Amino acid sequence: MKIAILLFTAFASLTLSATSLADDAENDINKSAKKLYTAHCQSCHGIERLGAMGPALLPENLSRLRKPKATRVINEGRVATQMPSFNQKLTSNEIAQLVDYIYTPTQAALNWNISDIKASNIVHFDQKKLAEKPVFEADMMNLFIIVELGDHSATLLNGDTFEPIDRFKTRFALHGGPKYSPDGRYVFFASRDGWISKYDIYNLKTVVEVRAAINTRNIAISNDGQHLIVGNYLPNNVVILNTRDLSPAKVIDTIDSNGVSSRVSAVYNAPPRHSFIVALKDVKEIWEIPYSDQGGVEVYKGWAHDYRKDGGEGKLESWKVEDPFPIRRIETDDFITDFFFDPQYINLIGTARNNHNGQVINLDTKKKIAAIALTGMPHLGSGITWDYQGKAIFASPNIKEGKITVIDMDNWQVIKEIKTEGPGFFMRSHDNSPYAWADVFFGPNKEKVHVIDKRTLEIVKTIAPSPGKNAAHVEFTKDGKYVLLSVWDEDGELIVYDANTLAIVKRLPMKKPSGKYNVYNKTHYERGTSH
Ligand code: DHE
Repeated sequence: MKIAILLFTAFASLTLSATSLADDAENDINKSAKKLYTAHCQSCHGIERLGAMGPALLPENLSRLRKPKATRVINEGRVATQMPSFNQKLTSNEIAQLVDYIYTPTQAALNWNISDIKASNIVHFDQKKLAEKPVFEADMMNLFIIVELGDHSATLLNGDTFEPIDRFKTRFALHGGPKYSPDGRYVFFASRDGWISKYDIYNLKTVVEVRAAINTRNIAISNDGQHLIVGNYLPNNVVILNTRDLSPAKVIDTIDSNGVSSRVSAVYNAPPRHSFIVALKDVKEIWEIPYSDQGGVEVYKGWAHDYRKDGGEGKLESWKVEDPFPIRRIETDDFITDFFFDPQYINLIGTARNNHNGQVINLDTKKKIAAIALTGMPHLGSGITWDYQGKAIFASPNIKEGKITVIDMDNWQVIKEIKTEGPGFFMRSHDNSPYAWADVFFGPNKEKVHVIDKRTLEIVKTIAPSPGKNAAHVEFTKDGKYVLLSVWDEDGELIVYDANTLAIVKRLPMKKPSGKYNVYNKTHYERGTSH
């Protein structure tokens, strides 16, 4: 008996020491992976992998990225993002360690609930004590905000004189278009790590900020300017803020009708519907969140009644709601990550990034009404519309192929593919301009920008204002007479062109200027600009 106990004890201690040796080895591997992460990844992906400029690298966020793909991304970089390739810097063993590390649950708390949001609120200036009139003179509708990624700043520019009015610090790594209040007084920014900032243009001051999430995609503002919706990767939710003080009005977890949780790819305002539209990344559902009774959904005594008409009469649907901002669910055949809406906001054109199927979904009837064969990975969010030979057409750049896809919006057929000198990211025009501008964002010709004649769908000029440097993202002045283009480089520039003669009018040095946003074009949902 004694011998048996001794043997068992010896066996147990052997097993234990083998286990603790294995634990030690695993800990060492983890430690070394963490070191690699801190040295090479943390500056973009954040402390504790919680995300900053790059997405959060946590198992919760990587459900649709398999390990071999993650290995490939670290090796080769990722197209259409700032993710560089690491195969010259790291050995394959180090890359394998990093891949294992990012699929390991973090010890950090991943919750960011309504109390965290409230606690993060910073009031920089008391709005009541600030002037009610602009402290400078300019056409308030022809101002631009230019985001400068190089040193995380933004410039407020006079769109008549092209003189800067203010330059101020922003949060780290802004992404997506800032959104203006309908009167153009305030502009709201979102950073990738969830900070929302409200800047008072009249007083040239950032007045209030809040951290709405750990990892944010983008924001949209309601027609009346009272609510801002924030779409998030982490947590999986949307946060609706009161724009007055950025206090949370509602936090909605993004869970589909089967109980599956999803990241939010993007949020949009649909002005004629008086609704927010929410694109869900991991489930086959789109949400419409009406924020007012004026758009066709009436919220009354705990019920939402959908009165939108599909050529027919009467109610389409009623569903029970708990409080304001009810969710109207639209089920889809496939995942949809990238969106474009027709000008009436009745149909949406959507694609999944890795798929070649474009879907057209009628938001009123919740039905798919057409499929469009879309190769080349269109960047639908940058698409624009104009009239061509008496009908409305839609044009989108492609992230993987050098072409602009042009679609007839009556029958959803691709009517032309305009060959470009490389894959592009952004496209712009203005109703007063005969031209649409499209950049070549990727590849050896990234210094080039094409000018397309909207009447012939032909490229009429290709410019390269700063050889070797990426030229990208344009925006027009309020009247469409001038075009502002970024030279997207640390030693970059903002170049102003005459929109008709295409001659350069002015060059302003800037630090990696990215997007630029004209108050009038944005607040009036001008067809040639992003919304
Ligand atoms: Fe963007 C807008 C998604 C990478 C610069 N980008 C948007 C929007 C979406 C989107 C959904 C529309 C939101 C809005 O404006 O409200 N972007 C994505 C991606 O999924 C992608 C490919 C991967 C990712 O990292 O998230 C991506 N985007 C980039 C970049 O790498 C860019 C070039 C540099 C950066 O800032 O990270 C970039 N995206 C922009 C800009 C806009 C934008 C400048 C606003 C364009 C506009 O004119 O409104």
